[in-house]
Amino acid sequence: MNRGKFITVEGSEGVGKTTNINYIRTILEQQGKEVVESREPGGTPLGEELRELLLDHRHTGMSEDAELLLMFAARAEHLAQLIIPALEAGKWVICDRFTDASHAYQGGGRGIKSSRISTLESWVQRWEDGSELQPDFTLLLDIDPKIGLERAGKRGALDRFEKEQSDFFERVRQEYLRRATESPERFHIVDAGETLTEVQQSIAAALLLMTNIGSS
Ligand code: Z5A
Repeated sequence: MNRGKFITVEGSEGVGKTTNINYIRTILEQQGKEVVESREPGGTPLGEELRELLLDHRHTGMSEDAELLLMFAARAEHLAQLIIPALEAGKWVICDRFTDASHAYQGGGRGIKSSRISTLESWVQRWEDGSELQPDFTLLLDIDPKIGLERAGKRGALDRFEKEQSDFFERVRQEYLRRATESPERFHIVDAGETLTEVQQSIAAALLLMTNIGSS
């Protein structure tokens, strides 16, 4: 059994991840792939409970380290219970956010040193034999944070992160772009400020390239 592929979708608030993950799923299923869709924080019963805590306004002012550690606790559970078993069973996993989000939000946004985040990344994503799990392909939906927040605001009440100031979201965006420049073989950036049809055309082209590479 060939291992499945791990695709992550990233970007700041309201950028269209949920909308476009449905589209990606449809394309992959048309190609005959078995797809599992998930999200972070979340994806397991424990992870979803941690998500509720993390997004809840009652915890405004949560310490930065507690926030980071909860993200990685949810991720450790997600990897053990869902992501790794699905990949090993040959399924393709599409995940709405993964560790790049910790670097962007807790690193870029909150200012936690990248070496501290990388320590946790190695802890949960690296095994004793030295192997490490990283996404095979990351789609970064990039948008001016003001437009994303407007879109998210139209959709309903804002969560604990969405209440942050605009400079926080600008730092998040810049950290995502920096990471994409650092790993061009993994990232594909899509201008998410375009119309939905245009965004989906770009995504389809990127996926075609990726699945061709994946099958070679
Ligand atoms: N977080 C973190 O800090 N550290 C971590 O390690 C992880 C996460 C993993 C929850 O994530 C929070 O967790 C997140 C970061 C933090 N911060 N916040 N907030 P989330 O992914 O659940 O939250 P989100 O980014 O706010 O996602 P979202 O609100 O679900 O937005 P979205 O999925 O990207 O967008 P959408 O729902 O698909 O689209 C938003 C609206 O725009 C909707 O009405 C669409 O119809 C519309 N839309 C979409 N595309 C377009 C285009 N192209 N044109 C016009 N309108 C559009």
